[in-house]
Amino acid sequence: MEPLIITCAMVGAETGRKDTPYLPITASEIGEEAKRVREAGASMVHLHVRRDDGTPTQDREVFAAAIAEIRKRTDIIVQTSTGGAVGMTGDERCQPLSLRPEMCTLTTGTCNFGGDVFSNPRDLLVRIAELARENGVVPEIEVFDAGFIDNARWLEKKGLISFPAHFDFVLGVPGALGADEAVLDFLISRLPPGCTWSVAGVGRAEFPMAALAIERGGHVRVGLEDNIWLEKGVLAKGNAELVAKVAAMAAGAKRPLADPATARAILRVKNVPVA
Ligand code: KMH
Ligand code: ZN
Repeated sequence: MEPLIITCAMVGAETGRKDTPYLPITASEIGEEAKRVREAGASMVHLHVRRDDGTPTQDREVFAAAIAEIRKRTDIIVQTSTGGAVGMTGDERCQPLSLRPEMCTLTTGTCNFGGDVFSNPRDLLVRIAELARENGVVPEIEVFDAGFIDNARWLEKKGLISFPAHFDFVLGVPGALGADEAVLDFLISRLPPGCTWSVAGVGRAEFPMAALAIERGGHVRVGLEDNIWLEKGVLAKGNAELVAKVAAMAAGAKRPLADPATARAILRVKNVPVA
């Protein structure tokens, strides 16, 4: 099996300090947290950013500041969100792409998201895919429901993304596809040949999904964006504890961890930062 890529979704757009006091918010907090999750075994961060008051934003300069703080401290891969927070416009969401990050997310469909709708009409998918391609940014295809894989195939047929690609199954969002073993196996069976995948289980599904991914040769996403609990009733005291728990699970299963250089090769990253 391939070495395990652990992605850490450190910030998110929905988790707040009211939910956990351990959420990194400012650029320097994000830089320090990236260093800690890298030391715990992560090779990529999935990045959202916030204004200093905690409000989610896709502002280019706020992203630039956070990425600079990460780069000062660690060689971890930076994957910027193009999802942002529900309700943001396409213009807002696309801003980090001009910074030429190594990777970005590309959610290939619309779904309920709790009481909201996470809106991803085809014209927006086309726009994000085109901007990613123009800037050399490798998209990670985010799948919140099964048809999103078919929409990714549609983008590939139009020549806007290329296969094999890396997919991330985000399972257990209230209102979208649930997190269980049969669902995961079905999604894996629907992937185009040669594609790699990770799974992000939301809430209590985080570690059970991680265990299945380690077993099946997939990759894992964890982080306070998806889950704030280390175990029932115990808040994680930061993202590194969540990453360390998955690293220990991988060690128990004798699955080595990918360092960022190995992960860049697996994920076919092009915009490698200069050291
Ligand atoms: N905040 C969610 C509505 C992404 O980062 O690309 C969307 C999200 C996906 O987090
Ligand atoms: Zn996200």
